[in-house]
Amino acid sequence: MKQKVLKQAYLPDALTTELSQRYDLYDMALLTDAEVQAVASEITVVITNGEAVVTREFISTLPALKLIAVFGVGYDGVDVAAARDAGVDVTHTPGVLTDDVADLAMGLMLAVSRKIVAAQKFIEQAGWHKSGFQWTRKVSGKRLGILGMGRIGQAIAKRATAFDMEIAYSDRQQNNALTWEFIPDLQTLAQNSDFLMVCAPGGEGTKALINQSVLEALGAEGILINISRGSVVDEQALIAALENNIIAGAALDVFAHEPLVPASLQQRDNVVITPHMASATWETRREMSRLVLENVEAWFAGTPLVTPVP
Ligand code: 8YV
Repeated sequence: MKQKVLKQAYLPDALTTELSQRYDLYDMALLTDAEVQAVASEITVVITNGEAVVTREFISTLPALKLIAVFGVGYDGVDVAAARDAGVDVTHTPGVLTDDVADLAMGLMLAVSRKIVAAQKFIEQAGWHKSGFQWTRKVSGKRLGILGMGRIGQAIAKRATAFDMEIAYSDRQQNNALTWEFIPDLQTLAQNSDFLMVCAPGGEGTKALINQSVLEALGAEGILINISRGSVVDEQALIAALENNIIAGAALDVFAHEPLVPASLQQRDNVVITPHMASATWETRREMSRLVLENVEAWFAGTPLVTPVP
C-alpha cells in the first residue's frame, strides 16, 4: 500500500511525476475540498514550496501528518511552531540553490547599475541612431551592504570581493568566522552603502525592515537589490523613494504580493525586475527536487532527515 502524500503547492512537473510514481500522490490543485477531506486522515506527508502558506489550521486538518517537505530554501510561509506542536517535521532545500541566487543577485546589481535592460530598449527603439546611451553607474570598487549574512549573503560577498567591492553586513549577530565589517544597525549600514543587498529570510521578524528611513539613509546615489522575500521591503515606501528620487534605483526578484508587481515598479529605466527566478535553473531545480525526495524517503525509512529546518 503506497503512502498517501499531498501536493499542496506548485512543484516542477518532473518532481510531481516522480512523487506520483513513488507514492499515492494527491494534488490539491486538482481536488475539491471534499476530496481532500476524504483522504485527510491518511495523509502523512505534505509537499509545498517556498512561496506557499501552510497554516496551523491546515495542519490541524491532517491528523496523520508527520512531515512537511518544502521545495525551497525559504519556509517563512510554513507555521513551523504549529508543525512542531503537532509533532510534524519540516524540511527545506538549502545549499543547492545558493550559487544560483548569488549569481542572479550579482546580475541584478550589474543590470540596474549599468542600465542593461534600458540600453537594449534604447537600441530596439532606434535611439542609437540619434545619440549615445546615457552614462551609468560603476559597480566595481563600490560599497556593498548586505542585510543577512547567511549562505546566500556570504556567496554574494565572495562574488563581490572579485569586483573589489567594500563589503559590510548587518545581521541578528556578528559571525566571527567572517572578516567582512559587521554593522549591527541597518540604517548605518544603508548610510555606508552604495548598494544595499537584501538577503534576509522572510517572516514576521524581518517584515518591512527596509522602510522609508532605511531608504533615505541609502540615499540618492544608492541602489536597493532584493533577492530574498518581498515582505522584507516596505514596497510602498520603495515606490515612493523611487518616485521622489530618494534612491537611485532598485533591482527586485521578489515582491510583496507575487505575481502582482505594482505598475510603479515597471517601465522604469532605473528599476530591473525579474519574476522570482533566482533558483530557477534546470540544474538547481533538479537538485532541489532531489533534496525533497531524499527527505521524504528518509522520513518513511525512519532515517535522519537530510535538511530539516533549523
Ligand atoms: C523557491 C525560493 O525555490 O527557495 C526559495 O525559498 O524563494 C524560491 O526560489 C520557489 O519558491 C519554489 O517554488
